[in-house]
Amino acid sequence: DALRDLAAAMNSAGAGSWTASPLVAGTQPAGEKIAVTNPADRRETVGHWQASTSADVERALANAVAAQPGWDATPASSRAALLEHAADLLEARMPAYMAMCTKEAGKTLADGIAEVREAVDFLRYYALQAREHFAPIALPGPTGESNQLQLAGRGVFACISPWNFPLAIFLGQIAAALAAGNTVIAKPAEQTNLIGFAAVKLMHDAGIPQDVLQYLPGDGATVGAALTRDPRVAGVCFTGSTETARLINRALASREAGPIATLIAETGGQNAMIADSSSLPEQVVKDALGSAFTSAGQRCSAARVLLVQDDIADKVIGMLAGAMAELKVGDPGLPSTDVGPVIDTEAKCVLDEHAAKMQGSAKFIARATLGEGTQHGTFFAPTAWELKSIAELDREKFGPALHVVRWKADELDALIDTINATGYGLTLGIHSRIDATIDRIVARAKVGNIYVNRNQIGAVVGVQPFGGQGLSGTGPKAGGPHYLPRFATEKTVTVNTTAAGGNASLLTLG
Ligand code: UN1
Repeated sequence: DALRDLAAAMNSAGAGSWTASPLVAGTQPAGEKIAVTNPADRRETVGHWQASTSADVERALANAVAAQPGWDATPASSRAALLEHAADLLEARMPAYMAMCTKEAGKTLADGIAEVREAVDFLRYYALQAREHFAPIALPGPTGESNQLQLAGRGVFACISPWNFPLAIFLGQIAAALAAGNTVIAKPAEQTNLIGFAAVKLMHDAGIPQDVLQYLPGDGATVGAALTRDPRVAGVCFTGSTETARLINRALASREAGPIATLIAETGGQNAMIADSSSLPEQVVKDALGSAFTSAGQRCSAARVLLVQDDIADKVIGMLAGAMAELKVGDPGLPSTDVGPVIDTEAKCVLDEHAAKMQGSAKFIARATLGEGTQHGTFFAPTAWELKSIAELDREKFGPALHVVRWKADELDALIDTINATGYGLTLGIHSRIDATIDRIVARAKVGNIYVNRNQIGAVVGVQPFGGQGLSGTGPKAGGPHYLPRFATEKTVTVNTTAAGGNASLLTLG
């Protein structure tokens, strides 16, 4: 019933009239209006956005530089209070933001709720962290001196975020950068400009000044490239593909002026779930299904490969096929839907091509049935195939595609080495009831987040800090205690406190 009430509130939230344009203090939008269509039905226009011009980028940078010292001088507790106010506003406006998540990003109702909740959690968590970390730390030292460690903002941060968590990751990056005393220029993924605009508006409504947080919609080649090559940008926070992270890294490294910029990147995965013969097949199937197909598999944490020990493999594969036949694929706005559309035509094409390739080289296991009314949307029916090895997958397939590989008892270490050899290291699921096996896998696997006897998605802010290693990202983990300090610089302040002044300690210590 609560879901139905939310759905009703969402439906009155105004799709069709949503707009987005650059939010740059002191400018008026000038670009042409581009229509945004609903991934579940491409005939429906849900809103329009206007791209940033190079004048917008230039003005945003100048504003951000000018505003940064004042924002940095604002006490961390006051910055935190604004983020907490934004969290309250977002909670109060939940149906409207959920409606946008469904209409612009194709999210199911359950995903929409999780999305808004996670965004609220990020705002509150980084506010809390700012209060803790940004209080000066007094350090012990020789008599006659006081020593203090202070944190300050780095300068201007560019936050470049993905469409798969258009509110949570978008606001999470922004909240961290702002909490640490940076001014922010936010560039959302082009697929979710409307949500990004509404999120920045919300932050302004909460009292974040317009020149402290600005919004520049546009493509990576113009807006993203202009920001990353500009020496006025002190740091970039990016979530998206490994390829784009490399491009950004190269742009930052080839600058000939300005500071050595910081890059905080969270990228892709080739995530595995390992199930040994002691695991419970029903639980393995339930968790594999949830990890591979929730959010139409469009999470970097999603399970891509299920590695099952041979003695239980037939049983698990049979149950998996049965469970996939029950999946409801269709309109993400209906409470009964399990899997919605993929984000756009390009994403669907990549998955269709993958399916065609698998048709020739892998053993087909099952494909879910597309529901009614899906013909005008960008849907890809969840599909599973059996492969001989994880090494047959060249790169991450970002969608509801699951691959199953069998393994034998004496192959466990080699299996983990093959997972490590993909170079990605984000999430890993383990299903086993043998502690020694779990410990062995945990010790050998080079991954960021390990989940035992449960699904492997949905890291909770502050509880399961999230992020990987290798091709999966630079660290530190989002929603963890080490994240915020990476957005800051450290100052050590040493003061001579003896009455004699400057040279007293020099005389006594020689
Ligand atoms: C992503 O999909 O880009 O744990 C990362 C989870 C999410 C993953 C976010 N926090 O499923």
